[in-house]
Amino acid sequence: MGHREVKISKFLSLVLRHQPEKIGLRLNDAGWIRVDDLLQASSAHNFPITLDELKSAVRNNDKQRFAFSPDESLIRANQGHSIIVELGYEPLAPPDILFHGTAERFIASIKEKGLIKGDRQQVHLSADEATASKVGQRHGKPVVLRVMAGAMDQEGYKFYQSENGVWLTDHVPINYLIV
Ligand code: HQG
Repeated sequence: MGHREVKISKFLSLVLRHQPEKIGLRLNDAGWIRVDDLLQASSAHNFPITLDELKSAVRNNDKQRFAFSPDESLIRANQGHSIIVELGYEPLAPPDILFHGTAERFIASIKEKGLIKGDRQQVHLSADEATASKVGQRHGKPVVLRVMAGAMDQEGYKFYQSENGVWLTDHVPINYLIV
């Protein structure tokens, strides 16, 4: 991801996950907005992007955070929203173990409440430990927790996998966490 693509990705995360109203837009129920509207609103709000730049920022995104509709007229974030959206992912059986990266300073609270979604729509889990560790580093000294996802699945908890491979679930109670 080039410098410009990173800048565009951060802008898209803000608009498509958290605050579309900042540039006068609203997401539909499934999180989509019209590409034309996005380009127009971005330029009206001091962040002009060309269609080519948008396409390359989406295509080259390190985590494939965004997706176009098949005809490329709409765009949305694949996960990570704080606003309420219905992404339409179907429940899927997870691997036996999933990983969650967090920071040391959250461990005491996690031991009390389990993993909670906080400001996001769901708890984010990874299939591999290295990714989880990177996610944890964003918050401080990283700690990687193991989630007994297979056991949760068998006991009726729902798991979803986003378009870009992130595992999502509503809550991980402490008894399914290996801290
Ligand atoms: C922690 C990035 C206290 C949780 C990543 C995390 C991910 C608790 C923080 C995606 C807690 C929330 C999401 C509890 C959980 N008490 N703290 N009971 N339960 N926490 O940023 O998972 O680059 O909202 O461990 O790659 O760090 O944005 O979630 O440390 O996929 O595309 O509360 O964001 O992707 O932090 O990251 P976040 P996250 P993007």
